[in-house]
Amino acid sequence: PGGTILGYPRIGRRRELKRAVEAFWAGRTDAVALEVTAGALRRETLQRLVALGLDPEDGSVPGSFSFYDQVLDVVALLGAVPARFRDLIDDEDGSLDLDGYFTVARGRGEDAPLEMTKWFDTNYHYLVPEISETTPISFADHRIVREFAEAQEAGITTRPVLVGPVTFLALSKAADDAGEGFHPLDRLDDVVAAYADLLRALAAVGAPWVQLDEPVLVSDTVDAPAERVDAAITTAYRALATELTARSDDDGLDAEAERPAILVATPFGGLTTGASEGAGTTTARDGLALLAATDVDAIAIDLVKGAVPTGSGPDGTVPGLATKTLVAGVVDGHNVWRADLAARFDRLVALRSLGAGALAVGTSTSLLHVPHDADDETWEGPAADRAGRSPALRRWLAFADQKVREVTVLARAVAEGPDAVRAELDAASAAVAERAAAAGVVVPAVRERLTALTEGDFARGAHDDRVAAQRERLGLPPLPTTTIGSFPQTSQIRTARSAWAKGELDDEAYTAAMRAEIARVVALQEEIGLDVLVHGEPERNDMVQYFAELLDGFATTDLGWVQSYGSRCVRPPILWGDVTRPAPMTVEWTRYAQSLTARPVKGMLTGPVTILAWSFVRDDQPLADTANQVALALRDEVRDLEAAGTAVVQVDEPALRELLPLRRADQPDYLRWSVGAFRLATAGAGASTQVHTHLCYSEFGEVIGAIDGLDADVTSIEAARSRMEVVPELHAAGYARGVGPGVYDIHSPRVPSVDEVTELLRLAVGSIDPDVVWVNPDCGLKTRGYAEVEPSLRHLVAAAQAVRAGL
Ligand code: THG
Ligand code: ZN
Repeated sequence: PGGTILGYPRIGRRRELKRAVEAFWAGRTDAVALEVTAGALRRETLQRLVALGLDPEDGSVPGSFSFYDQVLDVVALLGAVPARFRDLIDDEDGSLDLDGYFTVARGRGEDAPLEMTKWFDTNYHYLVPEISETTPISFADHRIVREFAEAQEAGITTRPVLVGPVTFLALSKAADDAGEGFHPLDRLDDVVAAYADLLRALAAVGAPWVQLDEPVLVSDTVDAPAERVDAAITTAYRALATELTARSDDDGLDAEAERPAILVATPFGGLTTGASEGAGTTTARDGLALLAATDVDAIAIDLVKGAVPTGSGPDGTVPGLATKTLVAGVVDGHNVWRADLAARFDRLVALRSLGAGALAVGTSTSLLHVPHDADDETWEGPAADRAGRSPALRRWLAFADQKVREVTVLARAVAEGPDAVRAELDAASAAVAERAAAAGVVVPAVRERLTALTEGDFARGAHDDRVAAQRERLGLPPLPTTTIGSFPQTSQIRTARSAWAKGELDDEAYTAAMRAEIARVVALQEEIGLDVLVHGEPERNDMVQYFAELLDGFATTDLGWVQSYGSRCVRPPILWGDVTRPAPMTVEWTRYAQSLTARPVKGMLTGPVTILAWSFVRDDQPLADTANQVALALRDEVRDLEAAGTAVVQVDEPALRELLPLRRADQPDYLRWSVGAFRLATAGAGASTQVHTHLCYSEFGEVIGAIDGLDADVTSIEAARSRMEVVPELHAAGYARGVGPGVYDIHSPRVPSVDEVTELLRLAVGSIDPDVVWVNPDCGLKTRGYAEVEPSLRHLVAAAQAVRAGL
């Protein structure tokens, strides 16, 4: 194919799939109705991709639909469900029906769902398969073949897309019933055999191409040694590409063919690394050389994150590539900026030296990570103005549909020469130039402030002095109790917020509604007996969007939904310009809450790294600079909170671990600037102001040093599910600041008993100095209901009192 994309959003332009799936879960529709809706959505999507210029006949159009998650789809394909869900599998053919599929994703009574975790360096979350020696693995589910045939009937020959066998197993975890030392990759032969059966079935229905995604090749952070992953790639693609008979070159059905042509895609980074030091090992990997040495037919590389590779053959060619198509991912699938097409064309030209048999144009990643269509949004008028959107900004952006066009323009440039698309190249260059020169993109005062920063701006006074000053000011008991920040968002709050946003509720009535809620939440916390209170954040829809709406340099969207996991979506703000804070953002709400109580109320801010991680960020300057701009705005907010009498400020960084680079070699630099940005945001606080932070994930290993580097006075972390494992780890790493290991798992509706919380707390104080321990839930309470939250917090306070008494 001349031009293709690695995948397309599946949630629907108006989140049709989300609505249909949630209606099915609620029992409002049945599986047949859901299949019909999904089928219509798939057909519309394919027709749109063809209308946007992808070839309907040669496999350029990806078949990348999923009801919930592409990793769960492979679990279903293989029938590889954990033992607790085995009853959901059909006895005859090993398949899962829709009900079963969603049950594995969402759990059932005591049967926990598959765990969820981040998909490479995106904000998408996949379900983690659980594999053991006895997990059933076969070509069980034929959905992907049916979807190919369904598209054929609609006149479009798709390229089925699925997670490749090695990435699937490398991202899996050993199931509870696995033996000592078992690794999911031990089942590689079984998985590859099932994929071989799938490829035969696809060949039989005439699929010209299949796409297998192997992003594991761009990451050093999966839970398997690089050598093992690389060896698995060679084994898998020998079996799939070499040992199965490929289609002959003619286009029609080929009775001899045992497989379609295979495209292996490697999104999210470069395939080639130099030698790098990390975790005691030195690695140099060359995934391109590895894949080129197999008999796959095409390789898609990410040329947005990755550099143009060099080969080890004559004149820098890549041995083996001459018989393959190189799909050059020059259009960014992971961000929303319109491409400088002329510059991307130059990159394509540079690739010719690699000696590929053919060159095709592609996206760097699936377009799953960007919204559907910039033209769905309004860019003019009062609502657009309020959200920071402008017609100029529209000209600088490309969402999924615009990116498909970019691919087709570049494909024509490759095929016919750049003059064939000169007008499009010039229009793109003009937009890029307009953006570079536009008001707000560079704000001299912001640049001057950044340039003037000195080391002192990143450092607070000695920790011991702060501890003494804060002890005196706050006068807290040992094992102080607090919550992470948000309280349940009731339907009244949501209704008031959305009525205000639509202009149906005036400012005064809105403020009164929020204040009433704050007063209720403060009174409840006092009554329960918590020591450090929060205002509950009723005014915030989302912890990033709230700040993006109040800072200059950001725009927010109404319809720019991106799937985060399952049916859940987010609307990442667009950080397009230099960041400034026109006015204080949180001070009035916090001041009001503090006026109601003698106990300290925490000021609640979202940290610079998390604001970046959950936004679409500008691509015209280093992330570190953007992070520091956001940090300076937050630093001013901290100052204003202090001036309003706030004694405790919490700056949350749940996404600190999320942005950790996939390549070990890139991690130290990231940790340096991300920790620096947090310190810049918080280091303006006086010694007697207690700075808290909150981190959301349980895998701290890789960032445990960075937690200390943040220099926060108190860090609260997820710990209940892992039974406080992180506390001795922190202790061993020399961490001596305040730590609040979550003693109440808010991810479940269960109310923990006083005894359970007491036991967790005893584990914590047994493995670190009790003087530094705080008592809090795992995470914010926004998604929970009061029915669970109230008793749980009472139990938490009772447990703290019990353990205090025994100190
Ligand atoms: N905010 C933002 N990004 C995030 C999170 C967040 N990314 C990571 C993590 N948290 C993802 N978790 C969620 C949890 C819930 C929802 C989305 C992502 C969710 N979304 C609503 C839905 O799809 O119905 C829509 C919310 C809205 O109206 O804005 O429930 O916390 N930025
Ligand atoms: Zn959290």
